[in-house]
Amino acid sequence: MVTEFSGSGQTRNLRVGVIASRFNEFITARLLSGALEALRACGVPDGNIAVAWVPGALELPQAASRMAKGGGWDALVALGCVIRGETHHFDVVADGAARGTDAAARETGVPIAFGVLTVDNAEQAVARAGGALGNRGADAAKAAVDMANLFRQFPPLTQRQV
Ligand code: INI
Repeated sequence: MVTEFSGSGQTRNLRVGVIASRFNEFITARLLSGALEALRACGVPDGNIAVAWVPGALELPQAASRMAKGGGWDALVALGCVIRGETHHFDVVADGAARGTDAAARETGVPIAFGVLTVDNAEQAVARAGGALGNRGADAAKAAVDMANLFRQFPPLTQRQV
């Protein structure tokens, strides 16, 4: 018989940290609202949620890593918005945020959902931050809950394995 593990949307007693970047706050505030709404809908009480603000998307990985290493979080959600400008800077910030967040999750073992928009213009961002195309902050929050629920079903790691 095959053993199947699956995280589900509903949860109890999860502690979730949300890291939001202030750069393009007119968008990240909407991502944050979506994420908080989704966490509440999953059954995470407000008392189990903390929000940490960082300057920009490039700071998300370090803040996530610090929070994960500090302990106390079943999952983290990183929220940001990178809008393409005229220079190569977009790629640097977008790549750094994505690769850094992935590295932080792998190094710490704490699920870190990536809710960072990488878009060409503000219209695309608005559409994905509670507009016509949904809310990527909410999607990331649900992914974080799913991953935390999934990991809860696995045997705990020993200190050496963390
Ligand atoms: N940070 C963002 O979150 N989005 C952007 O679009 C952006 N752009 O375009 O420059 C951005 N830059 C700031 C960066 O994340 C760091 O905060 C900064 O480089 C200081 O380390």
